[in-house]
Amino acid sequence: MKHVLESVESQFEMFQILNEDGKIVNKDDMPDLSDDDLKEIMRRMVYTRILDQRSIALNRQGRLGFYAPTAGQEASQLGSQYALEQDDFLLPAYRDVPQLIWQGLPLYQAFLFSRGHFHGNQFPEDVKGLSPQIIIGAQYTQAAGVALGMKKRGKKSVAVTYTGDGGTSQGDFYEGINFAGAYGAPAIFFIQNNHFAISVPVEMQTNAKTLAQKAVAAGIEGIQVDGMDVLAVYAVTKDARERAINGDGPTLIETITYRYGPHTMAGDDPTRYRTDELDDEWEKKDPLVRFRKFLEEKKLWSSEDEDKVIEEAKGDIKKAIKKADEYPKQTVTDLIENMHEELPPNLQEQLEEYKEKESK
Ligand SMILES: Cc1ncc(C[n+]2csc(CCOP(=O)(O)OP(=O)(O)O)c2C)c(N)n1
Ligand SMILES: [Mg+2]
Repeated sequence: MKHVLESVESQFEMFQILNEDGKIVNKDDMPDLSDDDLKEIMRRMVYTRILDQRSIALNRQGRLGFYAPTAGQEASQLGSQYALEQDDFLLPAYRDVPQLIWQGLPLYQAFLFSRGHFHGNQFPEDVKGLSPQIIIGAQYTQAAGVALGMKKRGKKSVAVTYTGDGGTSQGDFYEGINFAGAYGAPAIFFIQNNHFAISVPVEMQTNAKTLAQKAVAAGIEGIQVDGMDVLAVYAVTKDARERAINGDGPTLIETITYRYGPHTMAGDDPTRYRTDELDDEWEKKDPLVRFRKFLEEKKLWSSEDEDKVIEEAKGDIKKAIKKADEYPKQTVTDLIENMHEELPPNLQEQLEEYKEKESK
């Protein structure tokens, strides 16, 4: 029995293309990306790091509401998103706002989402997806359903969902991957393993050596990838997407990553459960540092390029927060009207009451 488990576990080795020094260690699997693509990926990672820093500051000033920091996870989030097409359907978790933004969600709407404003959930027509899920794992079952719907309609697109290491302890996680496997649904399931579920280390969550191996029980493909290596994440996502649209079913992808900041901005203090040594160890693996080295070597990136993106991001953020500030405040009437297509009599009554109040 033990022998079976060991032989399964030993097959889940971490896939990597770019090592910590920015050197290619796996030439054969290097994805086919143009120089412009490579620069664009770097631009997005730098932009997103700035967005994270500014969002934290805005939250501290009381100008944003709910916010889950993203620094450290850029390669995992953006390498995967870069492999998607506009028609793919995103089912993100609360930390996955960057993927929505790069799929086309305007920044001011992301800020409104953070403030709990309903307009933050009204995605533009060409951004296919659901709002970030707060309930751990719930998006996995939804993704299986969305993917099955795509298959039945003969669409050449995929449903893409994200959860964390902690999310893989939930029943919904297993139900989602099992259902998608049973129906050969075109879904890509991401586990962003940042090693902690708030303060609980992954070793306390499971006896499994890897989270990717959970795919085996569902009879689907599973792979563990270096989540600090944007090229590796892009390559495995591209491959999973191709197999999904060719009818070869879903894939479970575990990205090995780290979040530098607190769990959310609602009072979590990571120094209570993480050591400085561990933080330092992961900062050495930083996705931006290694990709920058790789690009600089190829003469594709300079400090001027970097400064330009930083200025661009800061300018965009300033404009977007202003736009969010100017957007009409959410009213009780908005809330009631957004809840139902047809109102039950008691809410109809309340609606009239609030319309009257709010008109004064
Ligand atoms: C069903 C459910 N149980 C508990 C919570 C409270 N909760 C919020 S985040 C979180 C930890 C999730 O950790 P992980 O899946 O690793 O994601 P990460 O925050 O690290 O990205 C928990 C337990 C919740 N939101 N939903
Ligand atoms: Mg986690």
